[in-house]
Amino acid sequence: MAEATPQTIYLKDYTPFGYQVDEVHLTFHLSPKATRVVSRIEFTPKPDAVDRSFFLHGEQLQLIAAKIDGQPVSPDVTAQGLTCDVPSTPFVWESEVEISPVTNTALEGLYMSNGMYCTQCEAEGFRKITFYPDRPDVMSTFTVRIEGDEKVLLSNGNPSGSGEGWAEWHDPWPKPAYLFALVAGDLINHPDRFTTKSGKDVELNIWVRPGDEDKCAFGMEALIKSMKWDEDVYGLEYDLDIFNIVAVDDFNMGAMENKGLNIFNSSCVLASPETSTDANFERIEAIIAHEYFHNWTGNRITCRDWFQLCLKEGLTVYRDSQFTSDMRSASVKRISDVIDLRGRQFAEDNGPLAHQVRPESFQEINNFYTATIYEKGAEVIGMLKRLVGDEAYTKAVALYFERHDGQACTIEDWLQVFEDSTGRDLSQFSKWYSQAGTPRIKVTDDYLDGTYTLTLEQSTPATPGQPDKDPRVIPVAVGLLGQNGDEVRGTEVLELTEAKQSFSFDGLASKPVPSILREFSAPVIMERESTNAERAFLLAHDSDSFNRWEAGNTLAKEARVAMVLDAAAPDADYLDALTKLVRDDSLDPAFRALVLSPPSQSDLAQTLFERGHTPDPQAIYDAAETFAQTLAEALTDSLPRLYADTTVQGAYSPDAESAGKRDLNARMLSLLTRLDGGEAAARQYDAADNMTQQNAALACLLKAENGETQSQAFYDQWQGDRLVMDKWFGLQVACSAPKKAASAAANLTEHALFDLKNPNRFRAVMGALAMNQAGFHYEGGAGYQLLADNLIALDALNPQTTARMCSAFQTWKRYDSTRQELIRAQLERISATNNLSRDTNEMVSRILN
Ligand code: 0A1
Ligand code: ZN
Repeated sequence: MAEATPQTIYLKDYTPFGYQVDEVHLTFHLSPKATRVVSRIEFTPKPDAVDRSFFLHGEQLQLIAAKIDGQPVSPDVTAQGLTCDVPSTPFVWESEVEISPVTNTALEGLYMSNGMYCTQCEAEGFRKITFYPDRPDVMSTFTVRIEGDEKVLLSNGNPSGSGEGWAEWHDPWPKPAYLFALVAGDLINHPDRFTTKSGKDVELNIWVRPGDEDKCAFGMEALIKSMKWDEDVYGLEYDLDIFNIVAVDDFNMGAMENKGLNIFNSSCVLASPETSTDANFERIEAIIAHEYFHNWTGNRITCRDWFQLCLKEGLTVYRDSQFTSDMRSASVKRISDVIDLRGRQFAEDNGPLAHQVRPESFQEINNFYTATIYEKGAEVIGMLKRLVGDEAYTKAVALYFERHDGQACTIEDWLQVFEDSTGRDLSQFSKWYSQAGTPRIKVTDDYLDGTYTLTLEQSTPATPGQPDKDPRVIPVAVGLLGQNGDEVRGTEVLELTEAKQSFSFDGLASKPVPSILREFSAPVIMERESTNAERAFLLAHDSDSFNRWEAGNTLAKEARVAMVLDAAAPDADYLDALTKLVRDDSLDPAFRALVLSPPSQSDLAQTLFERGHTPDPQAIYDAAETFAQTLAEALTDSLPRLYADTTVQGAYSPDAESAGKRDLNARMLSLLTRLDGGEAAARQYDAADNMTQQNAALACLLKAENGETQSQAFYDQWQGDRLVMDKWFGLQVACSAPKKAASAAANLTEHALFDLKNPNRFRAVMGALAMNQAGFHYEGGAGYQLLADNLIALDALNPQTTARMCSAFQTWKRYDSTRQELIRAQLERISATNNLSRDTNEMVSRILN
C-alpha cells in the first residue's frame, strides 16, 4: 500500500507559475551527512498571472532559515514543499537547508556514488536539493558556489572563479532546474578541445575516477564527432566555453544532459577494447551524441511541462539515430531500431501500460521515460519528415530554433512550425501524439489489365482509457518488383488517411510483387496474406534492405510458429535460403548477422497471442533450439570454414565494419558450438584479446553448459572491474536453460558482489532474468517470485529503478491462466507492501488493471 492516496496530475490543468525567476544563486557547503544549501533567488510577480500562489517544491529538506528581502519569514512547510506570503513587487527569497547525500539511495537530487558527490535532477530531483519552483517552464540563469575538500568541483556553465576548497560556476543560459548539476570528487580528466564553426574554442573533459582514465578516448572521439555533426547537419553550434562529461557508477538511467555538465552512467561512457563489446562501443557513441544533441533539443528549447517530454526526447532520439546512420550503416541501424521498437515499444503499446506519445495524466513522471515517449516519439518525427520531405523538414526545424530558442514549448509549437513553413494541415497527424496503441494495416491487392491496386485498411485496438480510435495519416512507402526481381516502380510514399483506401499503379506488364512499408516507414503492424515463396523472393531481390531483412524475419517467424503450433519440422525452403545467405560473401556481414538473428521469443509470444493462441514459453524456446540445431547441422560442412573466414584478424578496432564481421562470427561460433560442444569457443576464449570475442565465447560455453572453467577464469580476471562484472552476472542468467534461470539468478543475489544499491548490478541479474523468457516464465513461477522479492527489497531504497523493472510483468495477460494467477499473486504482493513508493504503486496498479 502506498503511503497516501496518490495524486493524478492532468495536462488540462496546466497553469503557468505566477512569478518570473530572474536569477538563482546557490552555495553548497558539502558534507556527506549534512550538506548545507544556501539559495538566493530573485522573483518578479508576473503582471498577467492567473495564479499568484507562492508555492516552492521541496522534499526531504530540513529548513534551517528563510528570508524575504533580508527579513526572516516562517513559511508553511509540508512534505511536498512550502507556501509563504510574499510581496506583490520583485523580491529576493533566501533559504538555507540541510540534506544528507550519503543516505540518498534513490539516486535523485544530490547523492554520493563511490565517494563522489553527484546530482540527478530530471525530472523532479531539484526539489530534493532546495526549495524551488521545480517545473520545466521556470527558466533562470544560475550562479553556483561549491565549497568542499574534493579536488574537482563542477557545475553547469562556465567556471567563474576558484580557490583552495571552493569553485564558482556561472551558466548564462536560462534553464529549468531539472538541468542543474553538481559534481565533486577526486576525479581525473581526459581533456581535448573543439573549435566551433564560428571559431569559438571549447574545452572538453571527460571526468572519471582514478583507474578509468584509459577508458575515455573513445567517448571523447564520439563527443567531437557529435559536435561536428550537429553543426554540419543541423547548423547548431555549442554555446559555452567548456563541456564536461562525468562518469558515475550508480545511476538510474543511461545519462543526463545537464547544461554543460553531462552526467553518465559509467557503463555508457567508459570504453576499452579489453573491457567493452562492440555493442557497448556503438551504444556509447549513440548516448554521447544523444546527450550532446539535447543541448539544443531539450536545453535551449525545453518542455513547457512533463507531458511534453517527447518534444525533447523523441526529437533527440531521432537526431541520434540520424547520427548513427551517418557514422555507421544506415540500413543496419534501421533494422536494429525496428527490432528494438518491436521488442520494447510494441510490447508496451499492446499491453496495460500503453500510453500516448504525449500522455494526458500521470502520477509519477519518472514512470513515463518509456519506449513510447522515446522510440515511438522518434518514429513520429521520422514520419513527419517523410510526409513533408527532407527540405521542408530542414526549413521547419530551422524555424523551430529561430522562433523558440530560450523557451519552454509544447507539441503544438513543434507542429505549428511545420504547418507555417509547409502550409500543410497537421491536425490529423497530431493524432500520433494523442492516440495510444499500434495501428494495424490490413493489406489486400488486385491486378487487372495492367493496373495493380493496393487496398490498405487501418485500425487501432483499444488501449487503457481509449476505447475508440480515429484513422491517422500513415506514410506507407511502397515499391514494386517484377517477376524477375527487377524493380518496376521505385519507392513511393502512399499517404493513408482514411480507414480504408485504395492506391493504383498503371502500366504494369504483369502482376508485380509489392514491397510494402519500406524502411519501416511507420510504426504499425502490417497484416497481409503472403506465401513463403513470395517472402523468399523479396529476401533475394528487394532493393530496400530493410524489407529484405523483414522478409527473412517473417519467414523465420512463420517457421517457428508452425513448429510451435503444428509440431512441424523447420521449414526446408527457409533453411535453404538461410544457408545460401550465410555463405553469400557479397552481402554485408552485419546484414547477414541480422538475418541470422532469430526473432525474439517475446515477439513470437506476442504474435501467437494476436493470432488467438496462448503462447507457451517453453514450446517457443524448444522451437528456437530445434531450429538452431537443424541449421547448424545443415551447415556442418561449411561451419568451420565460415567461422574461420569471418574471424577478424589484427588489432581490435570498434569500427562498424569490423563489428559487423565479429557479429556474424559470433553467430557462426554459436552454431558451431552446437556441433563441437564448445571446442572452438574454448579456443576463442583463450585467444581473445578483446571483450567482444571473450564475451561471445563465454556465452556459447555457458549455453552449452560447458563453461565452468572459463567462467571462473573470467571472474578471476575481472572481479575488480564493476562494468565487466555486470556482464559476468548477466551472462550466468541469460545463458541458463529455462529450468535453471531462476535459481541461477537467486544464487547470484547471494553473491558477495551483488549490490542492490547499484542499478547496473541489479539490472544485470534481474533484467537478464526477465529477458530469459522461458526461464522467467518457467512453470511453477519461481522466476516471478524472485523478481517480486527483489523489487520489494529495492523499492525501499530506489523507487525509480524498481518501478521500471516492474514492466517485466506487463505482458502477463498473454499467458495461460495458471501463469496469470502466479503473476497476479506477485503483483498483489508487491502492491500490498507497506510504504510502497508512488513510482512502484502506479506501475503495479496500471499493470494489474
Ligand atoms: N533525459 C535523459 C534521461 C534521463 C531521464 C530521467 C532521469 O531520471 C528520472 C535520468 C536521465 C536522456 O534522455 O538521456
Ligand atoms: Zn534524452
